[in-house]
Amino acid sequence: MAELTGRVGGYSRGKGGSMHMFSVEKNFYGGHGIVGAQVPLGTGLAFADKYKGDDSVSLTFFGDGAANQGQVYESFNMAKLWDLPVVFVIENNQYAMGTSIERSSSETHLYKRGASFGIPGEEVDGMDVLAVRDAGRRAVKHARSGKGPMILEMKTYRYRGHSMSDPAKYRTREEVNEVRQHHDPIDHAKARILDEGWADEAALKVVDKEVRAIVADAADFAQGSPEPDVSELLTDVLAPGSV
Ligand SMILES: Cc1ncc(C[n+]2csc(CCOP(=O)(O)OP(=O)(O)O)c2C)c(N)n1
Ligand SMILES: [Mg+2]
Repeated sequence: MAELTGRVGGYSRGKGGSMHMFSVEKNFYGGHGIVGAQVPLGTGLAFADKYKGDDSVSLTFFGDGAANQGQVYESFNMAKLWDLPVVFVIENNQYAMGTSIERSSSETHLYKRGASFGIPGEEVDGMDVLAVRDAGRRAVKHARSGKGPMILEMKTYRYRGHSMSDPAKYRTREEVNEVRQHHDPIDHAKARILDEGWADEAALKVVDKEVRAIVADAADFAQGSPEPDVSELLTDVLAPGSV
């Protein structure tokens, strides 16, 4: 939250915002302002892991809109050619910033996009947390065992536009309400927990309360953190020695 609100307490000292959040400590190598450009970076990280001989796997996330970027396919080719330990997770929420997948993609089943490179793909119910966990485990195992990349197409939905500059006029309010009411992943998980008797309503209320407290703490931390000083305008922009 501190990064999102441009405060020094943020992971990128308030200068990255939502697009350039980065934490080496957490092995989190950020998003990217250029849609799709994170895919070659994630593939490169997998190359580094293989080169160094450790057993890390790179999880590279991108959207249905990003899946139409050319650099994604250059990355697929190299990832399979060298059997790099990378899982490509495509979050197919059916819309990019201005249009639907049907209007912008010749093949809308994105898990098939690796076929011509020899990369296996799986379609996953991205609104079902247990299905996501299981598919993630399988794909990581595949990549870690030396078999190379795998694609997971997570079928999901976003209730809002991509950002404040996306009024989401490409769909009806009824469609959004239908997903909210009948396919919400949190409601679904809650119903499953209750059905299976893994916890009761009272226990879930405690969890809700804990989560609210964590979020409130994060918001307080962000609001209590100052904005970067003007003297930091040019710091952490280029790596030392790169100019
Ligand atoms: C190369 C490039 N083109 C266009 C944009 C503007 N833009 C930002 S997000 C976005 C849509 C991305 O759609 P998707 O990958 O489906 O992500 P979602 O918003 O659904 O998470 C666009 C076109 C950009 N940042 N970079
Ligand atoms: Mg999308």
